[in-house]
Order: sequence, then structure tokens, then C-alpha cells
Amino acid sequence: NAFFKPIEQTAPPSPTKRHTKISVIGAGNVGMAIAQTILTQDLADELALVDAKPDKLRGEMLDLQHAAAFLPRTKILASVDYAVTAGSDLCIVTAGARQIADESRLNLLQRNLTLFSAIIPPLARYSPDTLLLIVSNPVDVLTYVAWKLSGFPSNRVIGSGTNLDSSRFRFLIADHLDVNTQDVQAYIVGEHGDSSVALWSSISVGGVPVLSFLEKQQIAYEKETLESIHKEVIQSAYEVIHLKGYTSWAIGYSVANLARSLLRDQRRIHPVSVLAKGFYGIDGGEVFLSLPALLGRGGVLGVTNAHLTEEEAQQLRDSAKTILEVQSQLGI
Ligand code: 6V0
Repeated sequence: NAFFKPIEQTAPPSPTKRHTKISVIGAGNVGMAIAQTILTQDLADELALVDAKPDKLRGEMLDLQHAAAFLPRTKILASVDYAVTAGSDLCIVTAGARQIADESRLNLLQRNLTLFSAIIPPLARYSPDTLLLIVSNPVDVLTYVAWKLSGFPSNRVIGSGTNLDSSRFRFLIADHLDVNTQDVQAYIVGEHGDSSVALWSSISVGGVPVLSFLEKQQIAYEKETLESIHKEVIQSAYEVIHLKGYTSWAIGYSVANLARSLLRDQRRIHPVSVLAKGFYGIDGGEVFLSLPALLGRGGVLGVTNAHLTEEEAQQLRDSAKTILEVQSQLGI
């Protein structure tokens, strides 16, 4: 490089922060929203993109590189070849087949299974120590598939699960009470989808447990109002897809938030899809679903022992059953 006249280094460079590499597989709407949020939040020194469509991939890479003057410095790479992901600390998988008209959910899942057989083994080979974060749907089953195909310990394989559902839930509660969403603690657990479970008993606003507060004050609250908020959470993904064709910004922020907790060892608690066997009475088989999990540099560090009502625990076990039924049809 003739541009610089180097200054003689008298001492080895002082130890700098660890080099962090994130790979995003699938440069579609969701993958690119995640990639751009990761860049703006300065979470990686190197970002590698992989997709099956080389032109689209190169276009996305150039478009992001052209923003370099406005962003923290991150080396951006892209290739259809998984070698580009080598040495990743975190691999985020968003690649997915799109549902075709009249296609059954199971058929779509079979196609995604084939896709994952081509994606996960090379990722694991090029980055044997990486954390795997699965976003493609149906996320709980595909996280199980990724766990099996990678051969990784289960604490390094995580599904984005209900992290997004919980953020929608917190937004709706905050909107209802007219307070800041960040002051609302509330969890949706279980399947990312129609059988998800809202943990009403654990909602707190600014440290005040909402249900017991209402009960103590003898303020009548309508169970239906609460249920309608949960229904709205389930509906909201369909609504966004109906209106704009896909969802992207919220999942982008939600996954970047998970990346921060993992790579910066934040030890924060997120509802994400983890191997759930043995927790909350789930014992029917190896199943991934969302539970409030403690996340850090090692991946899943633990699962919190939230107080569930009997009804909530039963709903969670039913959610596990729903996922296991789908899984059993896959033959893996
Ligand atoms: P999209 O825009 O169709 O992008 C998918 C991308 O995957 C495309 O660019 C494809 O070219 C690429 N792809 C297909 N096959 C391969 C392959 N073998 N290797 C590499 N890349 C490949 O879809 P979109 O980005 O909207 O959604 C991606 C996935 O995320 C879908 O499965 C969604 O259902 C899922 N979401 C999950 C959410 C969650 O909360 N877990 C939220 C939103 C979307």
C-alpha cells in the first residue's frame, strides 16, 4: 500500500478487542434487515453474506459497502461459496423456500429441510466453534433440524423463536397503558406461531407486577382484553405480510439484539427457541421451543425458572406436543 509511509512499530500492537465475525445466510428481506441493523449497531468487524442468487447477493453487498462512509468500519464480504463464512462467531440462517400456492405446511417444511441439509453442514465445517441462530420458519422445527445436522452441543444452537412475538406483545401492552415499551417486561413462550403462550402472570411495568396489582386494587380487568392482546400478537405477523408482503424491520432489530447479547456476553434473558426437554415438565421428546433463556458468549447459559400458572404450563406442554407432531412426520 503506497498510500501510507509506515511508522516503525517499536512495540507489538496493544491487545485490541477480539475480532468478531457474523455470517448471514439468505440475503432476502429478513437477512438484509438483520445485516443492516448489525452494521448500524457496530456488532461485527466482519460480515459475510451468503445466498443462492449471485447477482442479488453482489448487489446487496455493494449497496451496503457504499454506505461505509456513514457506518462503523465493518468488512463486508459476500459469496455463494460457504468458504466466505470461515471463522464466524455467529451464523444467522434466514434462507428459506417461499410457500407456493396450495402447498401444505409440511411440504414447505420438507423443502426447507432439504435446503438446511445444504446449508448447515458447510457452516459447521467452516466455523466449528460458531453459535448458530436460526430465523427461517417454521423456526422451532428448523432449529431442531440445525442442531441435528450440525452435531453441535444444544447450547450453541438457538432459534429466534418468540423474541419477536414478545416484543410485539410488549409494544401492545405499552400502547394500551401509554408507557415506554422498554419498561414493560412480558414474555411469550412456546411455539413461534399460533400455539404460542402468553405468560400473563409474569408481566410487570416498571417493576410492578401487573396482574397482582390489579387484583390487590380490586380493579376489574377483563380477561378478554388480555386475550385479545395475545390474539393481536399472533395476527400481527399475518397483517404485516398481508400489507407489505413480508416482515423485516422488527425481526432485524430483534435478531441484532440477540446477536449483541450473545457476542457481547450480556447475560440478558430472551425468550428464544432452545432444547426444552426437561424444563417446565416438557418430557415428550427432543423439542426446541421458546423459553426465557439466559444468553451470553457461550450461547444458552440457562433457562429461567419463571413462575407459571398451571394453565400456562399446560399450554406450554401442548405447544411442545404440536411441534413434536410435525417433527415426527419428518423422519429425522
Ligand atoms: P426471502 O426474501 O424469500 O429470502 C430468502 C432468501 O433465501 C432468498 O434471497 C433466497 O435466494 C435465499 N435462499 C434460498 N435457498 C438458499 C440456499 N440454499 N442457500 C442460500 N440462500 C438461499 O424471504 P424472507 O427474507 O422474507 O424470509 C426468510 C425466512 O425468515 C422465512 O422462512 C420467513 O418465514 C422467516 N421469518 C422468520 C421470522 C421469525 O421471527 N423467526 C420472522 C420473519 C420471517
